[in-house]
Amino acid sequence: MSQDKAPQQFDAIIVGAGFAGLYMLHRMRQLGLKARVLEAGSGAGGTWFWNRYPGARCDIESMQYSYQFDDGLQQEWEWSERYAAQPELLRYVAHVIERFQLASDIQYNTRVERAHFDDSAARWLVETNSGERFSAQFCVMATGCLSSTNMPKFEGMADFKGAIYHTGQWPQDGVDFSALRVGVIGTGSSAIQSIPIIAEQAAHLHVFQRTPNYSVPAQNGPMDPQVAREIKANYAEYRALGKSQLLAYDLKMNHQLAANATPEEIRAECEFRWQTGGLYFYGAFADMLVSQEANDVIAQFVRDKIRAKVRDPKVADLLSPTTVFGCKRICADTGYFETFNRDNVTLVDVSKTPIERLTTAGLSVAGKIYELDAIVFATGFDAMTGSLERIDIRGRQGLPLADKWQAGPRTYLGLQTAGFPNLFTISGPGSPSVLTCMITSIEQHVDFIADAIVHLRTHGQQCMEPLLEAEDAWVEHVNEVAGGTLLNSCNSWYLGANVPGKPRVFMPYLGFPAYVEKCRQVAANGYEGFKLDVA
Ligand code: N01
Repeated sequence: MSQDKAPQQFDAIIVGAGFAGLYMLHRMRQLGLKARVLEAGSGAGGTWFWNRYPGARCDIESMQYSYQFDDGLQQEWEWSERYAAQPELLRYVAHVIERFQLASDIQYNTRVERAHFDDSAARWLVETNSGERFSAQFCVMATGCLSSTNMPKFEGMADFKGAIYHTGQWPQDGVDFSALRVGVIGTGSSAIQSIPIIAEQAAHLHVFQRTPNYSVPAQNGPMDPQVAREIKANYAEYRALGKSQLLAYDLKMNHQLAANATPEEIRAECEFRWQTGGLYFYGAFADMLVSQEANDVIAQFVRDKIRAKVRDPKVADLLSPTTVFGCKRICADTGYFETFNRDNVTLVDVSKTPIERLTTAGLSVAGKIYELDAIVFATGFDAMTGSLERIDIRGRQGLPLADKWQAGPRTYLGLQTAGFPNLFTISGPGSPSVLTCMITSIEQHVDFIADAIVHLRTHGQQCMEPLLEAEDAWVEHVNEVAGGTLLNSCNSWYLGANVPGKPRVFMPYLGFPAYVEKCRQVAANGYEGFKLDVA
């Protein structure tokens, strides 16, 4: 690191001004700590700041996908729709910043490039893209799970004369596709939300699909004021109900096993989930993600629905997934499958004949050039580890995090990794994170970190890091839990399978309530599994 100017001194540096960074800053301040948030973007909101593609919308209901740490906040904020669209989420973020007067400690347009632990001083030295340096006892990575984009490296990218976009790095001024020939690569959540809107604008839209995805109608609409009133009247109970469930939000969980249900009962339950919308399907049957037979029946129900929506049977076939339902995150859409009935939309199957290259005029598949004016990469993220590994993070004795995680991420509780004292990851790999309502998981992590810092300070200790054996045991447990389900059975980003060369390791921990209980026990036992000491 360059040494020309003394680093600015802080108790804590927080990397990222998304939901995690903002709440962490708030808690740090409450503890009387001097903290600074460093944010690469020109505004706050994290993943919602960058993902501005047409149709970007949360797939968990607004009344659940929101902060719960302050009752005043959750009572006063009024969501306009059942599922919040990206602009409304950014308005909410701005409101939170204003309400808790966070702005003065957030530094935008500041990309953290390095974070090195100084063994002798037991402090983190953080350096940014502009060469600014910060020294802090604690370094909190609030860098998000889905913030580092996955951009396939096709040959000829530089030759293409049209415009290239990635859904996860969408231009702030938006894009007008009117009268353009557009190609969308990918059929994950981002594509499924943006395709119906792009299709309405474009002269012609080609969708390049490698793997079809299950999608359920979101059933979005204006927020029902009566529903909002009822939830707000008992918000604490509603939040507790959410936290008691596997994914940390209310799924209207049906505890029945599909194995014990009649075909009529299964059909009725699936129909109820289809009509209720979106991710409620995760709560359909208790064995949906553990029994192949149960999953097959539910998957067939969804395939039948797809076939009923898409007029051309060949296109319907191509759009019908054969993988385990829910193995990849279920998508929630508004008019996705119907979009393929439009005359100006063509589905191109690239499962057996991959995209070969980009040319000056477009994109080539199986020797055929598809002429395009714009290509949208809806190709997802280097999820969970990408944003951490793109920063040069080094722990004790200069050990690079990327080296330690070469064969896959290793953490204790997704919160810390051995050899990196006082470095915390909010919703890190090995925590429930992406398998939950993210804001709920974020609040739980932030509170754990804040409590741990209080513990250190009251006991005159300075450093906290996991014991290697606790970390190893946790990594094994995370794998064991995933191994007992069908979640390992497809090429999902949960496994890093979407990024060429990334180690295939199931990264998130399935089971929010069990995880919270484990964290509670760890803290109650004096931060069992962590090493706490003076330096
Ligand atoms: O990314 P994805 P996403 N050639 O990885 C394809 C959250 N999210 O941005 O399946 C051709 O799911 C790839 O194909 P395949 C949500 O958790 C939430 O859509 O790997 N195709 C796949 O179809 C979600 O799960 C919301 O064969 C290539 C697509 O690109 C997560 O973010 C909205 C390719 C990537 O799909 C990620 O979603 C949006 C290649 N070389 C996102 N490389 C809501 O809240 C990749 N693909 C609603």
